[in-house]
Amino acid sequence: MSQKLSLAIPCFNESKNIQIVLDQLSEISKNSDIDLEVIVIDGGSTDNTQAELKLRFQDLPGENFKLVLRETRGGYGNDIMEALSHASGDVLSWTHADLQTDPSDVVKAYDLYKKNAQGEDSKVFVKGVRKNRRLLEAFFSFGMELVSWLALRVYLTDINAQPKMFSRKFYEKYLKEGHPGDFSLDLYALYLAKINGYKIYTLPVYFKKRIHGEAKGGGGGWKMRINLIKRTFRYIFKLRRKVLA
Ligand SMILES: Nc1nc2c(ncn2[C@@H]2O[C@H](COP(=O)(O)OP(=O)(O)O)[C@@H](O)[C@H]2O)c(=O)[nH]1
Ligand SMILES: [Mg+2]
Repeated sequence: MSQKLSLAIPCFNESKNIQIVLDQLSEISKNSDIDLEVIVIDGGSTDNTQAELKLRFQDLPGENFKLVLRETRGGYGNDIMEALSHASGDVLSWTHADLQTDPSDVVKAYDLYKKNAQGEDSKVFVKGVRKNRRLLEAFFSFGMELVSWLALRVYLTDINAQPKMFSRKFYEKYLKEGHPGDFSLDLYALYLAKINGYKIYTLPVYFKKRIHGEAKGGGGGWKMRINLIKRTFRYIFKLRRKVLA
């Protein structure tokens, strides 16, 4: 049975990066046998990203490339979920537009997914795991993993590594309702996969420094990282209260 892969890409002020990402994905769409649907969601960029995207999408085949433009900032989690609501694939995924991980990792993730998933109800969740991280960054990730294990009793590794990939069933049954609107979406998805008995398959990904544009999550220096850690802890304890209620 042939399957379609839908890939959501959230982007905010990524004019240079997103063009390169789209070049790579249109090559993949043309030259591989993957039935790929790409949905780019711009979260209200304040630079020229939206204007450039509108132009670029005129030259992309509309059946494979969809563009969603938000007028105002809706948040990373809300926007990925909005993009997925437009997806028609059997397998759904997301990755970033910042080129910190290679967009073509999605192809490797899809291979891993197909190798291990049988049928539409397969309990398979694929995610990246970042290699070559600096010791201090790896230490902070480990801290988050430890806190999530103590608070939620699930061990979640390298929560923010991309891409993420799962079945439509996982999206419909678990992810669609009650998701966080912010950067905690990655944690939430992974948590849901774990507590619902999904097997997590990891794909080693090479993590690069951002070249164009600015980090909006926790990748832009220590102040941002600490804010991200605080937000993540707050979210972990919110989930814990929900679980215990
Ligand atoms: N649609 C949308 N995309 C966002 C938003 N915030 C960040 N992004 C995108 O989400 C991805 C991850 O953000 P990034 O700034 O790289 O996070 P960091 O590396 O963790 O600091 C990138 O592709 C961003 O362009 C948002 O509010 N809406
Ligand atoms: Mg980034």
